[in-house]
Amino acid sequence: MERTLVLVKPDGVQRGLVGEVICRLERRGLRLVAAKFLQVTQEIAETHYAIHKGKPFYSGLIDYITSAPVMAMVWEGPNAVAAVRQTMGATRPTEAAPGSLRHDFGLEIGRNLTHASDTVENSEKEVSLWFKPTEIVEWKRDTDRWIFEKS
Ligand code: DAT
Ligand code: MG
Repeated sequence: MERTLVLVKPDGVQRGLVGEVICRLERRGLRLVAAKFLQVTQEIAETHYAIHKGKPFYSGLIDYITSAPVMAMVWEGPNAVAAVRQTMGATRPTEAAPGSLRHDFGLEIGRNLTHASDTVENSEKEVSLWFKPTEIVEWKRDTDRWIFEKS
């Protein structure tokens, strides 16, 4: 079972799309195991986006993610990393598949609403950056066996 970090970034929060993001991930069948609403510190932002340091969009990205509160969550399920990336859509909203969140609600790469871990390895690092182990709730849903082939 994979876990993945999801952020509803400041534009998504300001536009009232937290519920829409949660709704789509729930509908997909993923299981929510952690959530918190927070103002992102400079330190978390810089660690989270360390891979982009030095790129031309880096300072704008840090300003954007720290500009207003975000909703941070961990979602779990088989192939959770790939499934959530697909639900979010491609980084550039004009290249995101119709029906994906970034397609349906976005226009610009610098206002693309959400973050989702891109690999299983990065998801583990990101989950531990954003959440303490005690903030993650291990639980089973009554519907798991109807959604997960091996639950
Ligand atoms: P993703 O968020 O799909 O994982 P990424 O990790 O490549 O994409 O980049 C992180 C964020 O940085 C992305 O959501 C938006 C911003 N970004 C990436 N490439 C950019 C570019 N060429 N111009 C402006 N912003 C960019
Ligand atoms: Mg990324």
